[in-house]
Amino acid sequence: MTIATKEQLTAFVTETVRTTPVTDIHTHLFAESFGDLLLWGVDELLTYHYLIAETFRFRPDLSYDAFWQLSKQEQADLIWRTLFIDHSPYSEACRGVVTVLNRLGFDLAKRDLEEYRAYFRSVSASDYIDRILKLANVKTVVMTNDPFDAYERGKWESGTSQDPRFLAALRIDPLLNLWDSSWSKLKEQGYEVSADLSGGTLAEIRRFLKDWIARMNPLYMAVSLPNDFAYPEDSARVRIIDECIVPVAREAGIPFAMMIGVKRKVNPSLKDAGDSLGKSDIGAVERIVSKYQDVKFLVTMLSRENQHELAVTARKNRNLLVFGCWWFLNNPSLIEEITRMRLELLGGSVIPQHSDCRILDQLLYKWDHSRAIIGKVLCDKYSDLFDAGWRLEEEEIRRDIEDLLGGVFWKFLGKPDPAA
Ligand code: REL
Ligand code: ZN
Repeated sequence: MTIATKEQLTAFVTETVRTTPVTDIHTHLFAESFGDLLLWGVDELLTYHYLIAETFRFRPDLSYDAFWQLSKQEQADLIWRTLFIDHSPYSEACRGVVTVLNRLGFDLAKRDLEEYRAYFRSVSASDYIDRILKLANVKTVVMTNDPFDAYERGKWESGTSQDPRFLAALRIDPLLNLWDSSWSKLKEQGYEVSADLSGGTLAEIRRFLKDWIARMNPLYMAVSLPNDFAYPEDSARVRIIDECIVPVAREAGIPFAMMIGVKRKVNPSLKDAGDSLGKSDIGAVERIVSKYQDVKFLVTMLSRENQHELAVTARKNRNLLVFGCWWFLNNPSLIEEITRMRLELLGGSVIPQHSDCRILDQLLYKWDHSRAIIGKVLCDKYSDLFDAGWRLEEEEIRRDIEDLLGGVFWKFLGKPDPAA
């Protein structure tokens, strides 16, 4: 049906963004078969590292050690009191908890943490996964799978049962960022490698990658890179990229995802909450993607300052797909600004968002909040087109939105969407 008025246009776009199922291309969630690697429930929600960082800002009296010695439930109590009772929870991470509790149907007037906990004790992981995926309208979740993590490796080696809603991504941070210590972990796994990359080391790293690709069937290989990531460069990282990651990605036909701009552990006392960001050199991205035009790159960058040049770089390189508003960018004002700019420069050839959820329940808020902004930006874009005289069919709008929320990703991979 042709859209005849702007009111109709806005209503249709908003509703379609709200109801179109999502492929969430980067999360830290796990399928049920990974056991306690899958985090869920109110105590996990409250002890999300974003909230830990925010709590310390209000508690100069609290020592880091004292906090880390508390049980998870005690930490959650303290965070709840500090961020939700003693102050109003309007930071994005706090508002997220409110959205989740509200979407689960809890009475927010009572602010009774014990009542929320009682529900989580009564529900099974399996039922809860079903409930959250349905409520969040997320059809597929891409995990972050780390073969350097002994605990997770054990799960893979003992043969995890397959849940088609949870797909793998092979994460290789230690290989590229900590070669000085990770080479010995490869050795322990039976690969004949040496610290100086001599002899058959590079071939053995390729064998390691191929073995894990065979085991996990990942949609892509991924790494987070520091803000001072340089390419080319005389370093173990760049040699491993050039001689292992790139050829293996090419051969396996899967993209290499680079998440660039993180400064790890600027405050180690905060543990996971202690990472920060820095502006990166877009030239490094430009050089690597244009050197390997037959390899696909998924790229997200962490600093706001890199966003415009990243979008322009994508215009020049069709093997580069920009994705998500990562981590410190996952805030309404920045998502709106970045999404608007990307759609203006790239049309629909972008993945506007991923959730980065660490806790299953967060799917509810990360996607609710992002959908509202993506919907708002799209309404403006279609409305501008309407003013320019273009008349849209509902079917065309539906197609565009399905692409933004997953189709673009699957087409870039060259694979059919298994949930379609
Ligand atoms: O994948 C990553 O490297 C990051 O997204 C995470 O390390 C980070 O802690 C995450 O929670 C951010 O949202
Ligand atoms: Zn992440």
